[in-house]
Amino acid sequence: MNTEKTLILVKPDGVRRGLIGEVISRIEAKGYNIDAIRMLKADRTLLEQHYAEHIGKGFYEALVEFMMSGPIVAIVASGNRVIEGFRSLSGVTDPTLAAPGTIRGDLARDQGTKVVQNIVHGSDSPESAAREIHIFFP
Ligand code: DAT
Ligand code: MG
Repeated sequence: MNTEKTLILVKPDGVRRGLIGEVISRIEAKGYNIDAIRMLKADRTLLEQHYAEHIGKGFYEALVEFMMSGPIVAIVASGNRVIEGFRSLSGVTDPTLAAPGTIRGDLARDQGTKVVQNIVHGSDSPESAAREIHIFFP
C-alpha cells in the first residue's frame, strides 16, 4: 500500500455550471476517497503560488483572472495512483481534444477565450500534489 493524495479543483466554470456534484461523483465512482473539501474564492496571491510554473506565459494573466471569476471547490482525494488516475479521469488540457468519457471531454468545449476553460485541475506529480495541498489546506 502506498496511498497517494492529489489536489483537485472544480474551477469557476464548473461551479457556475452546477458540476460540483458531477465531478465529485466521478471521483467517488472511480473508487477514490474524498479526504477534504473546501469552497473558496481564490485571490491573486493564492493563485500565484498555485500556478507558479505558468508565470510569464501568454495565458497567465487570463488564467488568474478566470480563476478569480467565481468560487472554486478544492478537494483532496486519496488512493493508490490517484494523481495519475485523476489526470486520466480529467482528460487532456484542451477540451476539444479530451476524449469522450473524461470530465473535460464530456463537459467542456472551446469557448474561444484567451485561457482554456476546462472544469477541473488535478495535480501532475507527487511534488506538485504536496505543494498544492498545502496551499489550499494550510
Ligand atoms: P493542466 O490543467 O491540464 O495541468 P496546465 O497546467 O498546462 O494544464 O495549464 C493550466 C491551465 O491553464 C489549463 O488547465 C488551462 C490553461 N492553459 C494551459 N495551456 C494553455 C494555453 N496554451 N492557452 C490557453 N490556456 C492554457
Ligand atoms: Mg497543470
